[in-house]
Amino acid sequence: MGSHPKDVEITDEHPKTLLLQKHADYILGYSKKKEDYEYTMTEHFRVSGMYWGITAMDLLSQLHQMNRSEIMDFVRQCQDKASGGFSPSAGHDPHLLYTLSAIQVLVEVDGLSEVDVEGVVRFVAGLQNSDGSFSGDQWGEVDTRFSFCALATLTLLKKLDAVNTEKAVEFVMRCQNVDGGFGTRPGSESHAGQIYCCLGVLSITGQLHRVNGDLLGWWLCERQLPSGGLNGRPEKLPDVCYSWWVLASLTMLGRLHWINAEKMRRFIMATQDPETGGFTDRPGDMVDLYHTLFGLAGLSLLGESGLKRVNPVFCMPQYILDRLAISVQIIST
Ligand code: BD7
Ligand code: ZN
Repeated sequence: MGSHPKDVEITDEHPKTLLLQKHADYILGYSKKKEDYEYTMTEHFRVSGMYWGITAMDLLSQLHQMNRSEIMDFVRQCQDKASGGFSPSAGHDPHLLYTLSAIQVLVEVDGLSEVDVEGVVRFVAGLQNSDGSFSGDQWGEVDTRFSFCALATLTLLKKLDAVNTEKAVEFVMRCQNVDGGFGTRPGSESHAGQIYCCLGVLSITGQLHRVNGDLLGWWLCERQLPSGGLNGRPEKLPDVCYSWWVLASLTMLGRLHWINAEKMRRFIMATQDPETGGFTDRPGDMVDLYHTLFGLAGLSLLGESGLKRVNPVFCMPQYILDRLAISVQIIST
């Protein structure tokens, strides 16, 4: 135990239970300290930060503490009038990554009617290439992350028919490797984040039967280390955000029970900072909003009490998708 070269030690000094109130205080405090160094440094992905904070607050049943009109003012400023896409903050360039985050926020605070939805659909549809792949923005880089961002965004807008979903699936399937996993582009190595994105595309389009659930489930389970934590690729350190990317993928495959849930829970609990609130990537590091959301979301998938249920494809509270009558495919085993 603990002798694995790329692992960490969990001790009795680390938190063992969920510090709900601490996390709500951390997220609220973060959104109020706008002149902080940390806040300034995150301008290039601010709208994603807003999505992480708002989603985490909703999972904690504390969304009512956030200022809706401030959120709406900010997100509306991120929409680019010409292209229809969203940028991470006003004055930056629009991109599919931030368009999905913005739409997730808007759906969560019920603000879609206050932005140009037709513009968003035009932006997303215009980024599909003839091979079915998606570029992230006008500069053209292709990545399976962008395929997921595009299809998830359009599903939330109920406009999936604006793109060619058959070709989108065809491209994603070309990114599958012999180990069962998926990479960024055809031929690139398997990575848990990319696997989540590709399974998300297949789930949204009802095409999960195309993967070998046993082979891919096995690769995903092998991400669990003796500490209970998960890494994103072989030979890497465990990181709490991979509890999300991997557990959500296993949930879609109907194989969440393949990991050791008790050890997983213990690892995630140990990444909480009992002083500041929030979660870190691994025990003892600095907290951030990103790891706070994905730590909470991972615990929610494991059925932690005190947290709302999270949807494994959209990483949003399940009740929001129920309200929109959006359902995703999950393999039943
Ligand atoms: C992932 C990679 C990207 O290059 C861009 C976007 C993503 C997804 C996005 C997200 O979760 N949106 O909700 N992730 C991020 O915005 C994070 C932000 C971050 C930066 C620095 C430290 C912590 C968080 N980004 C841009 C990442 O590259 C993180 C970096 C990281 C997290 N933990 C250790 N390093 N990596 C990440 O999100 O990996 C998961 C992933 C990889 C590929 C596809 C999908 C998910
Ligand atoms: Zn991480």
